[in-house]
Amino acid sequence: MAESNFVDYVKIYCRSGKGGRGSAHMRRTKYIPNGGPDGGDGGRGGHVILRGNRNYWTLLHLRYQRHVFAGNGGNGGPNRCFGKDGDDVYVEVPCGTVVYDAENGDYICDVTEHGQEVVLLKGGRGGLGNWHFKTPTRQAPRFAQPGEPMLERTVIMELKLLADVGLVGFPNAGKSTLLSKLSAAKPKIADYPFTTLEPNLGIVPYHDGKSFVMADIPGIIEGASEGRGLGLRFLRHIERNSILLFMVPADADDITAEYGILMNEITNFNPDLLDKHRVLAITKSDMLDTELMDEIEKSLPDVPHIFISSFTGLGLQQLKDMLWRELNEESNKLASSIETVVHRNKARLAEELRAEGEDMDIAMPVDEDMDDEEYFDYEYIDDDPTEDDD
Ligand SMILES: Nc1nc2c(ncn2[C@@H]2O[C@H](COP(=O)(O)OP(=O)(O)OP(=O)(O)O)[C@@H](O)[C@H]2O)c(=O)[nH]1
Ligand SMILES: [Mg+2]
Repeated sequence: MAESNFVDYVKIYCRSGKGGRGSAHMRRTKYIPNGGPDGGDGGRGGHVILRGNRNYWTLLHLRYQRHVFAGNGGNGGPNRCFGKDGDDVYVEVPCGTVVYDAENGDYICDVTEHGQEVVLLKGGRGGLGNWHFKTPTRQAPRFAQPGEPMLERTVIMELKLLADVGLVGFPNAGKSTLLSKLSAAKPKIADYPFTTLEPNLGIVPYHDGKSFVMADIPGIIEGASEGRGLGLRFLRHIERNSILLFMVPADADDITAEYGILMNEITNFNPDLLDKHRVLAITKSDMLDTELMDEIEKSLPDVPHIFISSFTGLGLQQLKDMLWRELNEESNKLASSIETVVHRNKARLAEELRAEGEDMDIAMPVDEDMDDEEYFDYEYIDDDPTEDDD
């Protein structure tokens, strides 16, 4: 989906700065023979730092900035002058970005909060100048430390929306309608499947200024985990939700079966999602009378459930209460476990990269400075030998 502005998957190449070299300078001043070593230390290379920024909602900006380079550290100079530290680069990412290694799919880090900073790649340390190495028996060390090399890494950034409640349902189940009812969000609503093509977020106000975030993702159909419909593209956005709100319309042929299919697709995508709290909402219940509801209720699967209608408002307040209760239970639970991100098995990484159009090689060759070698030559120049003798 290259044409969409909702970008939730990018591959970028990052490189930190290398450390500056220490200087091997010898002090040379008139009337001070054998001035001794006075080479300064090299500066540290720049870090590549990720910073959470709530003003970004997608990774779109990174699509146009595939290569991130931090500055190199400056070299040390004579007279114990330190080299300049390389410039750090900050990569702004939306809250909820998870970073993986593009080579092997290993999890690297996770940025969830506004202003949170994570050093993705450390800049190389600067080398020590030669005066650090002088000893009584070696008073003129004609060498200094080189700086540490730069680090490079190609990473995949994946945005997993940070919502409390994720809506899961077939197309046309009434997900967007519910979001538009409960929050100020204005998603597109229509009576054909796949109206929603990109996730929508809405803030649902609750009592006393409290609120929670709800994510409406495109509908899921049977086989979605194998790529049918809009496929698993958007399922990642419910990986971080504390609660999954399953939505099955009241006019479905078999509510339990539909719920089963949804569960099945989600399990195929990521079995860890089963650990999340689930609530089942029977939508469009304005089409049912109480008798019918009682009848349906008997056949429902064993999850907390509720009959709702976005048109008449039936059950919406109870639904909010229910979600709030579950959320708070869940957050109690989360407090004791640090791990809130669900990580997918990355065995299919290559396949996934191809599907997202992110499989091209974007690594950049390192162009070594030409003067590197000659800089290691000693800067010491012998003073006039006749002066040295007194
Ligand atoms: N009778 C009735 N119809 C509803 C209700 N909620 C939604 N609808 C109708 O159901 C249709 C689909 O609603 P959407 O909210 O677009 O459904 P969706 O789940 O977001 O669908 P996709 O975005 O395609 O996945 C629309 O024609 C809505 O008017 C409801 O509570 N009662
Ligand atoms: Mg929709």
